[in-house]
Amino acid sequence: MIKTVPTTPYGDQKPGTSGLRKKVPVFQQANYAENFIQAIFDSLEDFAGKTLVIGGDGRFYNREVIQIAIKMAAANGFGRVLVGRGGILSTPAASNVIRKYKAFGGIVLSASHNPGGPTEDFGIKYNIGNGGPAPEKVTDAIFARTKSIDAYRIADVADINLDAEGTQDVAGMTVTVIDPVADYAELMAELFDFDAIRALISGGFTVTFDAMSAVTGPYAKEILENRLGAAKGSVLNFVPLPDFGGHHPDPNLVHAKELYETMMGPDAPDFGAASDGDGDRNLIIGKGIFVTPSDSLAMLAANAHLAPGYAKGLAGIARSMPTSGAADRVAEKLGIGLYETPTGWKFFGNLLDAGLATICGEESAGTGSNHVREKDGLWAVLLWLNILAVRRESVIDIARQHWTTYGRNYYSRHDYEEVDSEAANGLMTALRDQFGTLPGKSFGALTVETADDFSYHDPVDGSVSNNQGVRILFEGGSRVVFRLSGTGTSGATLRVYIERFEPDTARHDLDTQAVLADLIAVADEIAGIRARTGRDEPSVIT
Ligand code: VG1
Ligand code: CO
Repeated sequence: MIKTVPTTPYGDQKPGTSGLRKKVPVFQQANYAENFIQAIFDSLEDFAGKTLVIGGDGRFYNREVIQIAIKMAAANGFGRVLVGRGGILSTPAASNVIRKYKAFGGIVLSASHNPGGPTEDFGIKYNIGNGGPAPEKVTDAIFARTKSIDAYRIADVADINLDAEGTQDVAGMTVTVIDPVADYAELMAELFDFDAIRALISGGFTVTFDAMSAVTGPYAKEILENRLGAAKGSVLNFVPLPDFGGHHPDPNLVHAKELYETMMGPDAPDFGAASDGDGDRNLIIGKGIFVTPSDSLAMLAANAHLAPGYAKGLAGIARSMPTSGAADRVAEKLGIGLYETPTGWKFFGNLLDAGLATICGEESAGTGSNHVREKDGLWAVLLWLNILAVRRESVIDIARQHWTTYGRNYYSRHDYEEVDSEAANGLMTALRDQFGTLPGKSFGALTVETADDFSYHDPVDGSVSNNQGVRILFEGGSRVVFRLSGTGTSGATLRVYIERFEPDTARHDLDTQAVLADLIAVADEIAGIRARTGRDEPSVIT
């Protein structure tokens, strides 16, 4: 019943910021998914008889790869697989299931906020026993193995029924199909004061949540509408679709434009939010105010003690390097540690496991805590609601008070998508070549203080990650950061992160792009973005 199938390496299966991501037709090549899954198993040790969690964001090709992964897990000697009904598990829910059932690890099928469908994106990621994305030493080993793989093992059996909860046998291995929502909803009810949120909502507070036809729909319906009493219809686009209805399930101001317009309009509800394809990102918009992810991290950290799960306070805050320094000011005031990591959630795992950080965040709309080892979209929404239920103030008032206390970090990210890879690499090399000459150089009123490449020294395991983004710091604390995306599937994406700190409380309601205009111009002057990419403007501004 167990087959060993000869195969040859593809050579391009390098995991990026968040697992292996490619177009569906790439994954549909003979043995492509099998090679990568076998490379994962070949990079792990001592899992015989143990539990593997498998789930995905429901996108096109999800079910097919889930069947393959289950049969391969059986052939490779796992004792049990836990899989979400319908093959569904949001990324944070998968992390929770791994932790709760003490699984050996998990395979999460997702390309997150990237579009889905027969010619769109697919992804495979391996998570370790703490519930978090595999660290670099594991993903490096997986990549190395993909380059020498010559066979994979698979059980030659019929597909399992993914739609019936309960236990089935696959070549001697147990497969249990579980409710994808129940464990997660239970965890949220432990962390947050559901009674207080229910009271807020029954008092007339209105909420709208756009699940973007992606995986969070069933979670948001159950928690926001069924358990917290939000009006039926508060959760929009709640049926997960294999192609996300043809949209990008990316909760930003471009792809969640309708929600943004509703929230800025005359009939705006009190609170608006959205999540991405796999449920780990969040967009927070109060009536009349978009809260940037960097600010949301800082505001959540400053108020987290108002929720039962964080009543004892935070051990520390961690943020990715390109994320604004707003959270640093909160950490300083609270007298707790602030950790700056490279982009990607895998770098938070050690800090969370060691109890150094409680809350983590990235400027890319990811926020989370030590409750799981992934970022968590609905968690951020519920923490906001818990804070609003206790403070009984509007989002805009909370934001303004925050800026008055801490000052405001004006912040924006400009993405140049599907740029020619050579041009993008050339731009980064040319930037690095200027490290020696930039310090002291003035551009109008802006003088460069330092220019370098971010290196991370993990304080827990001592590992070092180099070349994590070019930072140009100006006198006075403004900065511009450049890096290339590690999640795209065609060409290169250049990300430019721009930040200016404004301590003057009278200047807290200015237009972000206008406040950053001189930095944006200098970024182009130093990096030659227009000249090198041939683009006059970014594809996406967040
Ligand atoms: C992007 C974001 C990063 C995030 C990653 C995965 O990576 O910038 O902050 O962790 O996506 O998010 P990159 O390399 O494209 O900049 V998700 O929601 O895919 O799991
Ligand atoms: Co995501």
